[in-house]
Amino acid sequence: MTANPTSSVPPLTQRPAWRALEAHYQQIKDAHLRDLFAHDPQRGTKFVAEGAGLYFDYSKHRVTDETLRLLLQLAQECGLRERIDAMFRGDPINITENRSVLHVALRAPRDAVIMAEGRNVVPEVHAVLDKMSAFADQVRGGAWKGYTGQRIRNVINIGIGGSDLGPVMAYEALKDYSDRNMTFRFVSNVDGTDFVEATRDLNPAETLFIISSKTFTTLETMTNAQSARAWVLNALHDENAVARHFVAVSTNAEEVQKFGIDTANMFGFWDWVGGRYSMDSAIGLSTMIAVGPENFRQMLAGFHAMDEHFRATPFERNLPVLMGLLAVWYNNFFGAQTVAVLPYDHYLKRFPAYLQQLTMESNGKSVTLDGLQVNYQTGQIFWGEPGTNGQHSFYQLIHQGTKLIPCDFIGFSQTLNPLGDHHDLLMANLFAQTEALAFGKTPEQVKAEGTADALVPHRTFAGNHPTTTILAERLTPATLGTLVALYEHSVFTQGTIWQIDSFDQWGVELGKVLAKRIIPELQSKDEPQLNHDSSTNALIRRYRQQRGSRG
Ligand code: G6Q
Repeated sequence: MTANPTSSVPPLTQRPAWRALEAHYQQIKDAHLRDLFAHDPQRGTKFVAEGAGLYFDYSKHRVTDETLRLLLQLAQECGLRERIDAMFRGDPINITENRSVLHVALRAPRDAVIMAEGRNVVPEVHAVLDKMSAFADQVRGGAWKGYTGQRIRNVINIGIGGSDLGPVMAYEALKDYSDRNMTFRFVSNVDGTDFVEATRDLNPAETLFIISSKTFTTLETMTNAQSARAWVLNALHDENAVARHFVAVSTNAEEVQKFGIDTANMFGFWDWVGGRYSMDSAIGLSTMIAVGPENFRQMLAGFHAMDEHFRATPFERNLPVLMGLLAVWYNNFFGAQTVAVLPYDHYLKRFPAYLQQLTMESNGKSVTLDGLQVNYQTGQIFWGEPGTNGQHSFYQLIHQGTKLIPCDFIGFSQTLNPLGDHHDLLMANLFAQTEALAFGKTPEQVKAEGTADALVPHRTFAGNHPTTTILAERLTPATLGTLVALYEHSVFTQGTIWQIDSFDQWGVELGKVLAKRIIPELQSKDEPQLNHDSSTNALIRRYRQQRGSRG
């Protein structure tokens, strides 16, 4: 394992800034946003930062100048500057896998120089982008034909986790920019329902499968890929059809070839791209086919703008740094367990699901880079739904429940679908929610409205619920890239403070291994010898009994 650059510093909770934050928390924990705003009329424009086209309002957070000063000091004591530089330099900061972490290279301009393992990786990145562009143009323009000579009208991405969530999210987010004459679907779950429902109304002769798998060994993806192969061959009756209806995105040329995919139609990426950081690599091929190479490049430019902002902007004005530090503030000092992400744009409906993987797989760790058990909280639970739907469901708990839930509100000044006054109504709701959450409604205000005494407690809103508002002009491919990079770098900031490896995911391994052992126990003809715990044994027996024979 590579030497850990942070091993010489004291444990997190013994750092001066951490201790000072603990003391500061005791002073500020009961301060109400009502008073913070009343004492500083400039607050709403002071605690604001802008970068890469995003307006980031963090004034409705339970922070003061002193809180920010201490959080920024904590960032410094945790070596955030050095860690950012190390990431951009291509140091192997994913220490448990001894890998560089260079998703920033995926969106670097053609003339940039970013080194990994002694060579500039940018030309390779652009070579793959060029190859993707040529292929996407062929498919979009109808030059790439299916085996029977028919035009490709349907594209199905088969992948899971990092090879699925980004492509699905980006396709939904950028639907307005997509080719509406084509159908795009995404199959991830090993549950056959996913595949059957995605293909039931499609013609195999017009369908292209993109098998997206870094390793090309993932059980779910390979099972779905085999079913796709059978589905195509069942209709087209010739093995040669595979090469026209399947392309691969992978790092594993050998397995791709074994599957029958021509490696000329394989789009590569590299070990230094983590799955959940890969939507802007070749894993985004479905996105590129949907929206076209130019829009894809715009998206990359948006990512890059945020990368540069993160790398070069002083921390006190640096959006991902501020976002990450605020997350630490609530997670570690207020004891908040979750973060709600509330996009006020229907196209971003899969954004919270995408962020769940990005944030929770990255920072759901409980040992430090040195392998020591942490004695503080790490990654929060991310969740959310698009506004205004959430308002009619779970917002009740955020407003009047007993949990503290910091929220990210994301909105756009212009809509992609002008329709009457819908957009003003949507945005009025966004602004109203952050106002209501911050300021609430006092019992006096409720009483003054003539509410019966018995109902006053029920109709009172305590307020003081922290929110960030992220406002951009319009949802474009570039804005999407910028937003994703904002969260990526916020996750990195948090992981740096918590001294964890945000880029590995050992926690997903155990279940996979155990499933491999159980598969033959479910499928064997003879009653298997079961050596699990009594619960698992009984469940397997019951399943075998109820499932009957496969026929
Ligand atoms: C992401 C994870 C994980 C991965 C999937 C798919 O960071 O590594 O979600 O993306 O397990 O892996 P393959 O692309 O290798 O099929």
